[in-house]
Amino acid sequence: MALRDILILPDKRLRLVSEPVKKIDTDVKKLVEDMFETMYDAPGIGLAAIQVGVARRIITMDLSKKDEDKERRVFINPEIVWSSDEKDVHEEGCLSIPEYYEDVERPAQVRVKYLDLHGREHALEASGLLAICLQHEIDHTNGVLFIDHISKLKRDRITKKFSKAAKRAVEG
Ligand code: GNR
Ligand code: NI
Repeated sequence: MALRDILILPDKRLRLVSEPVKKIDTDVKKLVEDMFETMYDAPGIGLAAIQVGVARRIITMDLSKKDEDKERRVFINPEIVWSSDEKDVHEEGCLSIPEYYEDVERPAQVRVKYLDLHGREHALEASGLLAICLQHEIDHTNGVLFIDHISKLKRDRITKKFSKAAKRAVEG
């Protein structure tokens, strides 16, 4: 297992559309292990492969609370096949946009199809935090960030802030 670096806004790779996984081989399994280690270390409740620079449609997630047993979830080639008309607003954050939190409105329920690590197909109807996190992570596989769902004024402000910080880091 190894920690991988998390890409930070405005890294252009965060805008890539990730490729489907064709074969769940040892490279994919190693990547998933590294993603869990990186996600727990951050810490975060979800991670998409592109956040560690790998443009593959792979998501790791663990929504368990600190005092509960770990509940590792892996979603390969996840696809939203249905979204409710009913919407919910929830504050979101993103490991690729550190220390920025904003309310995001999304469908309250989604139905998702995906493969597990054995390549078996599953369908899942999600609500609450699971629905939010699935939508946030599936967005990542499509190059979409949660700031794309907030006002342009707020998005431009946070994008500028991170661009300036990146420039300062380069110039020293
Ligand atoms: O750790 C995370 N918390 C979170 C909180 C509300 C909505 C979405 C998330 S996902 C985020 C980790 C992350 O950036 N995943 O892509
Ligand atoms: Ni994120």
